Amino acid sequence: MTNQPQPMDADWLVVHPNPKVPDFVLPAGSVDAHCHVFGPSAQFPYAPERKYTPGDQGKDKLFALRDHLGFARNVIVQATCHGKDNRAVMDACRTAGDLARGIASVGADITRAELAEMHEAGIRGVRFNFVKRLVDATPPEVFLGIADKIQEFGWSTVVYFEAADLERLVPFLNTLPGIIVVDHMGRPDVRKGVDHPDFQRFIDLMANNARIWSKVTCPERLTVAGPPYDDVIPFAQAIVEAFPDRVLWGTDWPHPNLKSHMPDDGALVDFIPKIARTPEQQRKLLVDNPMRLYWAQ
Ligand code: 0GY
Repeated sequence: MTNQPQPMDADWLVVHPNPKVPDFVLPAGSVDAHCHVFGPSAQFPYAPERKYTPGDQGKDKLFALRDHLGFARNVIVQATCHGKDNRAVMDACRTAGDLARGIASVGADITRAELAEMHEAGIRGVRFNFVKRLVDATPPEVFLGIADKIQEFGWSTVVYFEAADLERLVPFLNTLPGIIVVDHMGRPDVRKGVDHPDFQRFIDLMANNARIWSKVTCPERLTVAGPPYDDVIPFAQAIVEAFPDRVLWGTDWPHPNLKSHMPDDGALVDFIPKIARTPEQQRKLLVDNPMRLYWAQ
């Protein structure tokens, strides 16, 4: 296999065929708290409204990667290519049992019975996406209505936006009930540096609202320099050091919609000790925090 786009569909890169065994030995019970499943499309078709088409990467491959890298558990996040049809994530969660939890995407019309069925399958949160290249816009009121509905299940929200949108979104984020997990540190522009007002706005947001958590994920998306992603280290390190009890980490496998290069997932694991430098920070990031957030209900 190569990392080249496939001739039948130039929209996606092939996942790394043989990721290294990480040099960093993950703490026992570590959680890959941001990963996805794609299809397989014959069983779980991609959404007609999707903005990209991935190659199939189903639950069996995800669980094999989990074991290969040394993780114990997964939090499987609904990818936008599956729209609001959460069957692939629910199926993967049911297969994994206690070893996986899921994050769904739902619409304003979601019913209590549907949420209860999702909870039974292992869903523990919903994702609100503001990234324009991935989804059509949803009014914040719709997300607030959904956030209210999930409270009785003890779920949290995952919010995905880009740094340029944060200023506009601060009032919305502060209105959301429950715990709010921001994907990929709010996608800072790493060329601007940690002291830039854009990144400091994100740090202030977390400092001022103790319900806001961050995934310190996706150096491969945020980097300008490329592997080994040294330009992303100061951003993730700053968040881990300031908010060690409110950070999560994940591989983002199978790396949806990544256009530049496919990372080696083992090398991504080796990035962890660069951003969480003490065993205590590593245990919180990889075990204590995700278990408290997703396995307590
Ligand atoms: C990510 C990042 C992206 C895509 C998705 O659900 C998705 O399609 O999440 C992206 O394109 O930035 O979090 O995996």
